[in-house]
Amino acid sequence: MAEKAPRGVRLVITLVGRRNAGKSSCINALAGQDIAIVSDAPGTTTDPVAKHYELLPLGPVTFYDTPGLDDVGKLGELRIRAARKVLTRADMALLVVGEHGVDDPERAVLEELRELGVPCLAVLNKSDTQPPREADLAFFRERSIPYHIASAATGQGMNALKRGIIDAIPPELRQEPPLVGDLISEGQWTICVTPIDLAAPKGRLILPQVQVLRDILDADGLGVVVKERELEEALANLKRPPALVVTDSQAVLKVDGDVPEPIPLTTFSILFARYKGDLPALVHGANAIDSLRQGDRVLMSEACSHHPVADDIGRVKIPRWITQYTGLDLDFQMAAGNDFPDDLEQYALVVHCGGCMLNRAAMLRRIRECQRRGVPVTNYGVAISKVQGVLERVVRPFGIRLSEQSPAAAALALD
Ligand SMILES: Nc1nc2c(ncn2[C@@H]2O[C@H](COP(=O)(O)OP(=O)(O)OP(=O)(O)O)[C@@H](O)[C@H]2O)c(=O)[nH]1
Ligand SMILES: [Mg+2]
Repeated sequence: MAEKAPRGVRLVITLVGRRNAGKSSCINALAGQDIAIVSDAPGTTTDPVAKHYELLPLGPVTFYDTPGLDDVGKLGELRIRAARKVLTRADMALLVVGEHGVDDPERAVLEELRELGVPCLAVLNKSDTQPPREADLAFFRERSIPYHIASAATGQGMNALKRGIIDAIPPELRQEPPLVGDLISEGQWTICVTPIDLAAPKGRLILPQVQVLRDILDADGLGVVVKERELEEALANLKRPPALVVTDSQAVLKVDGDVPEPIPLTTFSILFARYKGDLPALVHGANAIDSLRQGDRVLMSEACSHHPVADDIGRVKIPRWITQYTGLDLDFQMAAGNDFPDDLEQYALVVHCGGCMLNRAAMLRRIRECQRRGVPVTNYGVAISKVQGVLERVVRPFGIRLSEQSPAAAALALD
């Protein structure tokens, strides 16, 4: 049997194909039980449906069953549009081909998947009643699309399909990037700046700070923890300059001033943006703040629904800072919870939380969903450094260079 999928990755697999191709049947055959409704009436599945399932040996997956791509009439069109939308959330797509073989609907959806960058496997279903056409096999071979000859009815080919799914897991979901260890060498100092203000939990450090300290120790580095007030003294007392200074985002402006330019500086949020997500994409999204226009809608998106506090970072502080930075009247909207709003396209920018409640795969999926729908996306920490005018410096340790940095950002003190 194939290897297990990486832990903590809940793959989102979307099944597409014409009506009656056997999409729902394939889900049942993969799952080994009836979790999706099957019938010989075309158009049985009318809305994209998410089915959560522990798919051995893969681990947890979410299947999206979708209505047929060749659905007809006004309602059919709406259904197809809904099916296409869920493709932007997919880690992978299975194109189920039934008795009709490959034709225009299959070509169109493959083109769309290619544009979205969603990896795809083809399932030539119903092989128990009709052998696959040679022309269809050639079609997939020419395009280097892996295909599986299968039958949802007899189960033939389903184990091979599962292995194919594991092989097609995007590499970014397989590997965990480093947190901080790759930025320092054995015996080097790292200074961590952690303000102890009212927002700091009583009696302890927060998990991201603890994880960074642990990673420094794992890299055989030396970690020093200070509040922002003691930073200058720490710098003056170290015999060698530190390899890195990591600060809480909220103190980044002061720390930027206190840490001499040649010393690499970053923030906990930026470290986690890389660890949890896609730092270059989030930096690119932060630069879209410079292109915002009067009245634009900005989505502040939080993965959890914590109880908002008075000076809430997502509801109050970041909107205020972005407003001060741009000088524009912007329409900030808040969304908390599992999914993005369906009408994501109405936003000029998405500013996502750090995603401490999400795993890397889920965070990447949200970033990809925004990218696929043409909406720039950044996160709280990256956006804060952007509007404080320090983004260029705090992403430099990762080899990311900003082509243009708005002069308005420099020296703008934000409260
Ligand atoms: N012989 C045979 N019949 C199959 C196979 N897979 C599905 N079917 C039959 O094809 C019909 C349609 O199957 P569904 O799984 O409902 O197809 P679907 O793609 O989900 O269809 P819609 O929801 O209408 O878009 C049903 O009658 C199934 O029993 C197969 O591998 N072999
Ligand atoms: Mg169906």
